[in-house]
Amino acid sequence: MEKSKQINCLPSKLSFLKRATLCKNLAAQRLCAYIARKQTNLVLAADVTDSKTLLRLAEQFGPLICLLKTHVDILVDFTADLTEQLRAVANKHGFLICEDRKFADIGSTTQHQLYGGLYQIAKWADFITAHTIAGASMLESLYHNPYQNNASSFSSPGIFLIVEMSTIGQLADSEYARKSLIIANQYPDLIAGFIGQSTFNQNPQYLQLTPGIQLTASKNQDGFGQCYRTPKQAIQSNGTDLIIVGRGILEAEAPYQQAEIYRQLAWAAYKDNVS
Ligand code: S5P
Repeated sequence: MEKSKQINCLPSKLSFLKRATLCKNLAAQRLCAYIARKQTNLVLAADVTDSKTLLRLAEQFGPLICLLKTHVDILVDFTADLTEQLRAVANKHGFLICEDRKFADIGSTTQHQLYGGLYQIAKWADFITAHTIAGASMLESLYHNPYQNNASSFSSPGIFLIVEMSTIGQLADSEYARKSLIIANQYPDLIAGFIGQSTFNQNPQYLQLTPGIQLTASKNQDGFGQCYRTPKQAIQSNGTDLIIVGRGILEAEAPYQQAEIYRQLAWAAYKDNVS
């Protein structure tokens, strides 16, 4: 019997150190170790449009976060040099990097989006995000680097599968979540976990991340359908492991202090869960 099946409680009731021993994805193991060491389950969504600001945020918030979530395709001045600098800051402060590319195409196209093109995401990201809409075949393609025989021999980052979204009217339902879990179990070493809003995962080898987090719950506050819940709601009511926060920090009057508040709230909620 698999180790993870012997655990008879919700994943969020187990410590991150315990989870590190259960994760089959290597990047997820490292993430759990960073979380436990730095006492932070806070992820910063660095949705900014120029490299200098991205590097500044990584440097400034690095000590408070376990993971930096990027959207490099919104940068107006992306270069390969940026990713090297970002990696250096990540190593210095002990956080990992997730490129939130939300892959969703057929396998053949996705391979090139991950391993090739301008961004060469697989070269520098520890994790990526992907929708399960295209089915298992798309994940299968990510195992294979089509440029393997050239200079690049790097393999796929860990994948967070997007199982449901934080927007009003999002289409994924519980059946979609259930089927996504089945797909994940076909690639246990590749899948680091899930991105979603509710309690749908019972398997502690997968981490759950939740975006749509602010200090006050709200619906459609940005006029584009984004819904927010509080760190405590996400971690204690919905059993998530990590919170993803963007504008709640970046648009605050004192962003660093605000990030520390999110870190403390999320960590306290986790500690309550495992106590
Ligand atoms: O369902 C989702 C999935 C993601 S990854 N809803 C989201 O908001 N996200 C991402 O989380 C989104 O792309 C953005 O980077 C971040 C939320 O940003 P905020 O400013 O609303 O906190």
